[in-house]
Amino acid sequence: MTPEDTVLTAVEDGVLRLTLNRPDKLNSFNDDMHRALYAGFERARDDDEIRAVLLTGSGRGFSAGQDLGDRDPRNGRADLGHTIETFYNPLLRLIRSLEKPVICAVNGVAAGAGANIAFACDIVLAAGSAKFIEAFAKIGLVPDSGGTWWLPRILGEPRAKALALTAEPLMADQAAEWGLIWRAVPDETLMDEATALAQKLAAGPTVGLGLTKRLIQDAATNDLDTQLDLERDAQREAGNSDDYAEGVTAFLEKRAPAFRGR
Ligand code: LHQ
Repeated sequence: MTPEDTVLTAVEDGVLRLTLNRPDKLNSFNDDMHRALYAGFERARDDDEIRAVLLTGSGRGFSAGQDLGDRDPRNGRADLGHTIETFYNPLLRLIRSLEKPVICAVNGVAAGAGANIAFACDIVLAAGSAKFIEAFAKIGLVPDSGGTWWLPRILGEPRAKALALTAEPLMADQAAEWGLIWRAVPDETLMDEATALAQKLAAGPTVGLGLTKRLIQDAATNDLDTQLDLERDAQREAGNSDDYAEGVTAFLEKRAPAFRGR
């Protein structure tokens, strides 16, 4: 497998599909896959034709987090902070700062950083058989890839601590019930539903969607006054977009809008 093959990429109808592709290792991350995934999100950031991203995994898992064979302490102790700084943190920042919707289709087990990368995406659909595992405690590590940031925010401390301290699996329907993901769907319809959602968003008003994503994320650390000001500024920008003009015109003309993402 070449380094590029570790993430399959395809563009259709404005959607960049990124498929983690180390199925024999449950799509755990080696350095090649890190670089390929980061490059995929850079492409999404830089290419105006791409208006949504769909992230999924090949085979029976989504991702089992870090490839532990690549960080085997029997071969000498590596600086894991360096791994985080070099690979995981830049990826998380890129996903969160990308002003286009990122849909994640969790096709199977998502463990360790694999789970938290999924939670970083904007809309997460999971196969009913998928499970999420904050596996870090099993190997003496702490949750990374933003896990300690969003788990308590979304779930509250009691559930966040229980998941992180016990590393017990959380099934997809429970994750949906707790608000960690958008929906759990039947295994056999996951990819169709995720693709339809990604295509719908890719045909949407990209400027407004991107600003909406940013505002909602910023709200986590802002007070209301600050947020009201940010909404004003974002609405000014959205109101200057071609898609706003098209959206209102289409409404008044009683037809479907044809957004162009500008
Ligand atoms: C794997 C892995 C894996 C390699 C399954 N690596 N081969 C950041 C900074 C730096 C270093 C450390 O980490 C981090 C962030 C992290 O992500 S830490 C958390 C790392 N991940 C884990 O601890 C999860 C380890 N995997 C598991 O606990 C299980 O594989 C799960 C529960 C995910 C799935 O269990 P099963 O469905 O029973 O599958 P399996 O265990 O049989 O795995 C299938 C194959 O995949 C197997 O290989 P084999 O050659 O025996 O068929 C596993 O060795 C391989 N694999 N995870 N992380």
